[in-house]
Amino acid sequence: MPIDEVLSPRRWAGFDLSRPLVMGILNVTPDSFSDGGRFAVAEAAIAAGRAMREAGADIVDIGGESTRPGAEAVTSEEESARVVPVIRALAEDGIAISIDTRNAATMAAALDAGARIVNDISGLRHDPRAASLVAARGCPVVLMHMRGTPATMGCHAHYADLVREVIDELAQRRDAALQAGIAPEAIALDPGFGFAKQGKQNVVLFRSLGRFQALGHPLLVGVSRKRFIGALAGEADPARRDAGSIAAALFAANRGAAILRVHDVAGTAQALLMWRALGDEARHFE
Ligand code: HH2
Repeated sequence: MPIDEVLSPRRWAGFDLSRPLVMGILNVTPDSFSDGGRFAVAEAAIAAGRAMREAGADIVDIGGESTRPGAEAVTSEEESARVVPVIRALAEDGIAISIDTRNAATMAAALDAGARIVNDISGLRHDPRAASLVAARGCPVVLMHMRGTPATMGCHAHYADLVREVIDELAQRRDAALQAGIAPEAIALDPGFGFAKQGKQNVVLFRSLGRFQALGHPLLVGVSRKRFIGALAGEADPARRDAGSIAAALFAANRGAAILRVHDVAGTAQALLMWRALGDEARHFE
């Protein structure tokens, strides 16, 4: 394989990476939709997933457990019960689904229901059965950097050399995945913004995104509506942070991010179209 292809993979999960992919965030948790019971929540989530595809999402990332600090933990059974009907309906529509989970049993149920990609914020560290499951299924996987758990990560945000340590620890997660038999081309990596990183650390990491390219895997960047955007943009309400999130997404695209995990799919897709059109000398008005 030529060296530039190793450093900058051109395909992942069946997608052409010559432009950044938009991954829409779909949380199937009781608090993310009206409290009209499980069926109503699933129906609303399915409609939201279809709308994301219409709006330009390449992938819909489905999660059944909130990882916000203070959120209550759910069992893998409960998590699967929330996401499986939604995955089944959206996969039948031909939508590419990633399952956002740390639990191997949920990964298995989601893949059985038609999900194509595993997205694990623990980098396959949380559940000892997860890496062998992903290897056996041969599916693409996103390994995110975090220290501790969502409940304890705040205590672990101490670094002597932030960027170096995050890159090294991500490389360790990647190496563990390879050891478990996961193919190198299946792996995408994510610096894990907001996970065991506080305030300015996220900005330092963001400015250093280019250094993560050297790991040789597609990079996923998930900053949409996160607290550091609120701090920089002076917006306390997460639902009103989409403009700042789009600015950050374009910055990440400029730094080589391959996958952008976002809430505002339509806004991000339009911004990316504009960003590409302006950067492409071959395009012109008809
Ligand atoms: N962030 C959240 C969840 N999953 N996965 C990846 N790969 N990267 C991320 O940055 C990431 C992720 C944040 O989760 P939560 O706080 O529950 O909010 P939301 O899912 O609405 O973003």
